[in-house]
Amino acid sequence: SSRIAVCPGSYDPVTLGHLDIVRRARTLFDEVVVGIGINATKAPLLEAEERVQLFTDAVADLDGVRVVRMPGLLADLCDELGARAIVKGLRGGADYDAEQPMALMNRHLSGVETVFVTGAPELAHVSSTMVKDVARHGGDITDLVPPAVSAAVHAALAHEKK
Ligand code: COD
Repeated sequence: SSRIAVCPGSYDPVTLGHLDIVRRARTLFDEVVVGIGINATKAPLLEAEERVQLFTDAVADLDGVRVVRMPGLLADLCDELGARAIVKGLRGGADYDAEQPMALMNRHLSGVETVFVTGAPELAHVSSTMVKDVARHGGDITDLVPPAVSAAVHAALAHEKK
């Protein structure tokens, strides 16, 4: 049977750092499902449907990768899909400190294991939060995100200011 991993996130918006983790996950699993969910601690800039669309376009050239909305618990999505693992990317120790309780909670809820992957060091400074902050202050984000994302972020920021 095919081995499925879920790469969850809020992906507000998808960055080259996220795509690097999805590609690495795909080398380890037959199928990677990107689950675009709700992080209760963050207010998103982009609508969920737009985040799904941008990620779907960004992985159009990758076999065995699909993108879904995750309206509820990550553990429930893993159960529904029969996923063997959650794959998350680590930029450094702070990411691990944030991820460890989530990994334990997801294992408590559904028994699913979390696999941590080390991201590309040249992308260790890239986060959705920083990308939005750079864009908000007029900086160039085109080297940090897939092609369509830059325009989408600038459009959403212009809308936000009104
Ligand atoms: N290099 C390596 N890894 C990276 C990089 C980079 N440059 N950038 C991001 N990442 C990793 C992050 O460490 C993270 O693992 C992943 O990419 C996604 O990042 P974000 O910021 O888009 O996503 P988060 O952290 O906001 O996602 C949180 C979830 C939505 C996964 C979480 O809140 C969740 O599971 N929500 C569903 C409800 C639920 O189940 N709650 C209980 C959870 S225990």
